[in-house]
This record gives sequence, structure tokens and C-alpha cells, in this order.
Amino acid sequence: MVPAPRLPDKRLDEWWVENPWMIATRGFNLSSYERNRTYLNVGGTAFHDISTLSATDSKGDGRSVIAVDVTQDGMQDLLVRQMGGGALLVFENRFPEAGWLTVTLRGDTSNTAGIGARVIAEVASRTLRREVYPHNGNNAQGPTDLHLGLGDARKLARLTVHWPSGASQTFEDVQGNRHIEIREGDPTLRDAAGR
Ligand SMILES: [Ca+2]
Repeated sequence: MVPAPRLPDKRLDEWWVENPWMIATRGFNLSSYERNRTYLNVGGTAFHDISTLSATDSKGDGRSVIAVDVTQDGMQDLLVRQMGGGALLVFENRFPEAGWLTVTLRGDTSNTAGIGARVIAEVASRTLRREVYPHNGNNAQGPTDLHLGLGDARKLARLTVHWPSGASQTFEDVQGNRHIEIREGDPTLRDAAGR
């Protein structure tokens, strides 16, 4: 708690609170009500601003966003952490259905979550590259599961895992639209537990 230096000048839109942790509860916002923006990657050639269309244009003080499949339907949803305007916003992905694959790695010689592993997926004419690196934000952390969008495809021609230990594994003709688990050194590709 600190004393207010003087009364706020409303004409200048000044404001403050004695305890900065109460900014949100007093209805203030550190980002001056700037709206969050969401851009849709269109085939790697352009970005479309879908902020209003998707209703993700919150004017809360957004601090971090995590893409994770909360509803477990193969479509990544968005979690947004804010300082004001609601501490946690969840945006369910309701885009048209498309092919997908979720991959969970279980290391043996490598670390248990496979953090640092590189996964290369060959899908139709595309090659997708992912790295297990759960990103961090304000009061948020992404999952260690990897998500692959397959578009119109329903299976992968080849899936290769390069583990941090230096070992590699390759799987052919991997069916999509499911959540799989790959264990280091185990040639069996299995459905993830509880899926
Ligand atoms: Ca979902």
C-alpha cells in the first residue's frame, strides 16, 4: 500500500490505486483497454485478422496465450490469461473439422517428457516439423503433447522422432485423427493412455 500522490486528474484520464494488486478489482486495466488480436495463418502465405469474428478480441489485460486441446476433440483451443477483464478466458475451437494427430512422447534414455525431441511428419506433399518445447507465459505453460494439423489428409506417410539422446525412430503409414504415444526405443506405436 502506498499513498496516492494526489487526486487523479480525470480530464487527463489519470487513475491509480493504492495497492497495484487491486487494479483489476477496481476496474482498471494496465494495457489501456487495447484489444487482443488473433491472426489466422492462411496456408503459410498470409494472415487474416479474425479477432472480431472469433470473439477473441478481449479488452482485458492479456498476458499469455496457450494453444491446447481442452475439449479433446483434436482441435486446439485457446487459453488466455489476463490481469483484468477475467483471469482466464477459454476459447473453444469451432473451425470446420480437419485431420489431426496428437503425439505424446515418453523418453527412456532421454528425459521422460521427451523435451527437446524433434518430430518430422510427412503428410501428403507437406513436411511438418515440431519440437517438444512447452512454452511458458504469465501464469501459464503449454503442454508437452505435440499437435499436428493434417488438413484434408487422414494419415501420415512417415513419422520420425529424433530423441535428445541421439536415437531416432521412424513409423510408416500412421493413421491420423487420434492421440498416440511413442516410447523411446519401443517400435510399437500405441494409443495414448485414457484416450
Ligand atoms: Ca478442442
